[in-house]
Amino acid sequence: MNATQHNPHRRYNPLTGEWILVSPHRALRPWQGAKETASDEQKPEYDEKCYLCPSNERIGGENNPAYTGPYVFKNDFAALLMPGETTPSVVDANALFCQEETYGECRVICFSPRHDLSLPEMEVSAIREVINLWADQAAELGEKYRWVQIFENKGAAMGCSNPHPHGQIWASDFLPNEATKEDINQAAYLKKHGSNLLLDYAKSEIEKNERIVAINDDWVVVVPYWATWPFETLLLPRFAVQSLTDVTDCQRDNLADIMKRMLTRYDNLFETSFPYSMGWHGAPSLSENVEHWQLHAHFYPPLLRSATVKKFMVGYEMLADAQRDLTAEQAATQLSALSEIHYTKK
Ligand code: H2U
Ligand code: ZN
Repeated sequence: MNATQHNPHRRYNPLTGEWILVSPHRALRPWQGAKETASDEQKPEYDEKCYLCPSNERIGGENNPAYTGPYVFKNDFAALLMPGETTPSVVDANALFCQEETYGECRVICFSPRHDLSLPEMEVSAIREVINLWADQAAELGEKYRWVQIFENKGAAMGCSNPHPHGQIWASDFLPNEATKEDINQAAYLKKHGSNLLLDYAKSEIEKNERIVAINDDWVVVVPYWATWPFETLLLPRFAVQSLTDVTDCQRDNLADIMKRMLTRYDNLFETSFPYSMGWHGAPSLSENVEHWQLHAHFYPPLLRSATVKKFMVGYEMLADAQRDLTAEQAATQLSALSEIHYTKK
C-alpha cells in the first residue's frame, strides 16, 4: 500500500456505480460503545425444540422429513406470494404514490441435518451438496422468475432467527435494486471495454496479489478494492459463467474447496462463528441479453475489531456515503495470514 492510501480517500465500486469513503487513520480510535455477545456455546447435534432439525415440527405445523443432506422447503412466512396465493393488488403509476404488483416464492434451505455444524465446520463433500442444491434451485426457479436471490444470514448479529445452519431463497418476478445496479454497470463496462467487468477484475486482482484471501484453479476470493464492510469479500470465478446452473462438476468441487477455506479463515479471525450475510448474484433469468453478467457471491460480515465489536452503518453511511476505517488491503492481509484449520479443531 502506498503512503497516500493511509490518508482519507474515496474508492469507486464499478459494480454498483457508488463511491465509498476510506478513512484508515480512524482505525485507532477507542471503543466504549456497544458489544455483541459472542455466542460460542456448544450446540447439540440435534435439538428437539429446533424447527429446522430433521423430523421436527415447524412453526407452520408441517413436519420436516428425516432428511440426511441439505433440505429445502417453502418458507412458512414467505415475503413473496405466488399468483394463486394472493389477490391482484392495485397498480398505480402516480408519481408520488407508485406501486406495482409482484409475485414470487420464498424457500428455506437447511444446509445439514446437523444442528451444530455451520458451513465451515461441514465436510467439503457436504458443502458440495449445498452447492448442487443451490444450482438446482436457481435452475428450477429461474424458469419462472426473473431473479432468484440465494442468500444466508449467519449469526444473531445478522438477524438470523435460528442457530440451525440454513439459508434462504427469494425468487421474484422483478429485478431488485442491487441486481439492477449491477446489471446496468456490467452492461456499460462491456459496451465501453468490450470485455467482462468481473472477469477483468478477477484477472487484475490475481496479477496484483494484494487483496487475495484464497485462490484455486477455478475461483478467487478477494477483499474487493471497494469493500464497504470491514472484512467484506467477493467470491469470483476465474472463468466466464453467468449462472450457478452452468458451473460444471469439477468447478463445483473447487467451489466447495474454496468456500470451506475462506469460511474457516473467517471463523479463525476472531475465533468465533463469524456472522455474515452472503448471497449469489448471477444473470437475471428470462432475459436474452445477459452476456455482460458474471456470476459471483458477496459476503458481508458486520464484525470490525473483535468477536463482539461490530461496524455500525449509521449517520454518515445512512445519510451520505458508505465509509470504512481499515483499508481493504489491511483486511485482506489479516485474513490471508490465518490458518485454514478451523480453530475448534486445533
Ligand atoms: P432467518 O434466520 O435468516 O430469518 O431464516 C429463517 C427463515 O425460516 C425465516 O424466513 C422461516 C422464517 O420465515 N421459517 C419457516 O419457514 N418455518 C418455521 O417453522 C420457522 C422459520
Ligand atoms: Zn436444528
